[in-house]
Order: sequence, then structure tokens, then C-alpha cells
Amino acid sequence: MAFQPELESMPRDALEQLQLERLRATLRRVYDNVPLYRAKFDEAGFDPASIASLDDVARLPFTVKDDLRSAYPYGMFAAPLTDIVRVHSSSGTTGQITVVGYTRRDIETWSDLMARTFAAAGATPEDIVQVTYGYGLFTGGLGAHYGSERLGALTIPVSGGNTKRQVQILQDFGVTVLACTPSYAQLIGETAAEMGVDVRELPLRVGVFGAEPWSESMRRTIEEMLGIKAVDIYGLSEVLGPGVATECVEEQHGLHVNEDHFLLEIVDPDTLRPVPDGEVGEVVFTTLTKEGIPVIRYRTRDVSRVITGECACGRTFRRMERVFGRTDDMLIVRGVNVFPSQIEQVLMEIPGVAPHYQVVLTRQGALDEVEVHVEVTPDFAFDEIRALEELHRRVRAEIASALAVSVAVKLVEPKSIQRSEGKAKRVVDLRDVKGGAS
Ligand code: DLL
Repeated sequence: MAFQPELESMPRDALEQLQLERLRATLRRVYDNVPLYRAKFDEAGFDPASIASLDDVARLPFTVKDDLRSAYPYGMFAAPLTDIVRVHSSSGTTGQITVVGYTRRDIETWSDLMARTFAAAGATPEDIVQVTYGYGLFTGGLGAHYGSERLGALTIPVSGGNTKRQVQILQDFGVTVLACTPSYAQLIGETAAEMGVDVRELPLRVGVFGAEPWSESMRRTIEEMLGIKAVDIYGLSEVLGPGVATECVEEQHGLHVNEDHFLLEIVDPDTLRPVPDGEVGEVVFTTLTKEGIPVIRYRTRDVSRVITGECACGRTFRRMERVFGRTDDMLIVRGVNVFPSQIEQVLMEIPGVAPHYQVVLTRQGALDEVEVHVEVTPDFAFDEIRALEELHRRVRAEIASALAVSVAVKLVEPKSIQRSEGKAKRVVDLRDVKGGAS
């Protein structure tokens, strides 16, 4: 079901007309209010009034994370601070944090888009939603919270952490929808099992999972463990927070981008030229209605592609494929590009392998070495050398056959890989640590 069917199923020509009008207004707004954009446009010889069609967007300069860093904290806001009612901050692991601001209207839009997200996942006002994304500067908690309330669902603002209490609430409050990262959903399932609670017996039926890359086979693992439908949701602070794109539960095939609010492009990360639909590249967004901090051609560093063709659910918004990973997380193993999520996809298909792994990078001389640490399931006979050797051989062989490059594999004991209550850390980079991994 759609939350705003008249918008989400708009005819394409009406949608493109709306996008063009909104793009014009956005360009005017940033040119008049944000010195950085005025300077960039002037330098590129771009007159915001000259935009005649959506294709003209290719003439616009890109925006990158460093632009936001250099404008820290409020320098890229396009509305006066008196009109800003909320700020969030991005969860970057390196460098200075970036700050994003929302006007009251931005919060309204965000709430609608997150209500769309929950509705697309199959939630209704009858549902009881446990929001386990972190509340705070991270956009996940409050973003999901406002959307669930906007939909009219009963909303439980638990935030992340205290996993046993999460299970308790899941069990006692009649929760039907769980919103958290896929890796935390796994930990909740595992913890429930240890507590003797079978989540499959509970009323829980839908997971609204995102904020980190996860593979199709991870989805199936989680769906089976929890007895639910798991839906992928995508977004980023610089563009909005969650609510940029979402899968529909009917098809679970690609994430519908809320195109009435965001212009989607996929570009070749080297040439920065837009690639044809269906080709893989870096995802770029231009916001069309944001007031607090509009972004023009923001380079997300996320890698995906457009799924061509119409979706059977009736939404007309184009779909992007689940994000494979970030260009920063892409490994180059003897010349072959590999994303951790591709390794995950292979691992999850192998019996005896638990849904917990880490990719450890070290440097041996001038060469980068990759070792995948793979946890075995608790029922696996870890002390049986033969079984261990056989599993080790199989994991290596399957990765090599799927990715066309072989990597070192280390099987590790159950529970030895650190669990996450938010975004999982799949890549451990020890290349700058003296002596490498021990
Ligand atoms: O993670 C917003 C969010 C919250 C999305 C809750 C979904 C659910 P940031 O902390 O700014 O915002 O991180 C954004 O996370 O550029 C992607 O690299 C990654 N990411 C987010 N959703 C997905 C997803 C939030 N479904 C960054 N699949 C993005 C893969 C995702 N990666």
C-alpha cells in the first residue's frame, strides 16, 4: 500500500514537469543564499535561470562531503538559523563531522517520506513499531519515529542498545514492525534465542532495515531467523536521512527513489559522466524541495544502478538496486574490484557459516593483503579438524568462483566477531598499523 498513492504513482511526464519546476526553485534558492553554490555556479558559468530541461542538470557542478566539511557547521544552510528547527549530523568515521539543518517544512516532508517508507514495507496505522535505530544526532531514530507516527502507527522509541530489553519489548508490547540496522536485527534474533524466545512465534511480521550494506542472502537469513519480511530502506544525512529510497514489500526488488523530492543520477566515478540506466556507478542526488540544506549533485560514494522497467506494485518512481557498498569500501584484490557485501552474499549460502564476518586488510611490503574472518555457527564442531578443513576449503573455493579472485580465509569460533548495535564494522583496516594483523 502507498501512503501518498497520487504522488507515488504519478504519471512520468507529470513527475518530470514537477521535478523541473522544483529544480529551478532549488537552484535559485541556493544561488541566492549559499555563497559556496554562488561561487561554484559563477565559476562554471552556470546561470540558474538558464535551466530548460532536466538534462541540463549535467551542466551543474558536483557537491562533495568536503564542501560540507569546509562549511562546518552552518555555512551551507540556505535558510536563516531562525527558520531551522532541528539539526542532525552525519556518522562519518573519519574527519570532521558535518551538520545538516531542517526547517519545519523539511521535517514535515521527511515525516511524509518515512511514512511512505513504512507503508511501502506493508505497515498500517494498526501496527506497533519498535524503533531501534539510535536516537540522537544520527538521523535513523528520529527519522523513523516521525514517519511511524505520521503513518498513525503505535510508535515505541526504544533507540539502540540493551539488547535483552529489546527482546523483552518485542515480546511484551505486541510489536509487529521492527526498525533497525540489519546487523542489529541479527543480534536481536540471536539474543532472543539465547533467552529462550522464539521470535518466529511472536506477532512481529516486518523489518524495516537499512543504514548499512547487506546482501540478498543476508536478507533471507534474517527473514528465516525472525519469521518476517525484511525490507531494505536507504538514505543519507546529507540528502535527508532515511526516506530517500525504499523497497516495496510486494516485490522486494529494488528501492523506489522518492523522485518528487530527489533527482537521481548514476555517474561513472572516474569520468563523472552520467551512465545509461542499468549500468553500475556512483549514486548522485539533487534535492528538489529541501529548504534547510539543499544539495546539488551530491556525490554519495554509494555504488548502485537503476533497475529498468516498471514495478508491479504500481509505483512509478524509478528503482535503484540495493547499494553494493561505498567506493571508499571497495577492495582491489589483485586488480579485481570487490565489495564486502559480495563476499557476504557468498558466505551466507554456505551451511556452517554464521552471519558474522569481517574483512581484515593488512599490508605486506607494498602489497595489500585481504583476509576474511568467518564465524562458524554455534552447532558447528569447531574442534573437529577434518570438518574445519573441509569448511575452510569450501569457503575459499566459493569466494574464488563467485568473485574470480581468491582471498585468504580464517574460520573463527562462534561469537568471536564483535556484534553491532548500529552499523556493523565489516572492514577492519590494519594497513597503517605497524606490523599488520597478528
Ligand atoms: O544511515 C540514514 C539511514 C538511517 C538510512 C536508517 C536507513 C535507515 P548516514 O549515517 O548519513 O545516514 O549514512 C549514510 O549509509 O551513504 C550508505 O553508504 C549507507 N546506507 C544507508 N542505507 C543503506 C542501505 C543513514 N539500505 C550511508 N544499504 C549511505 C546500503 C546504506 N547502504
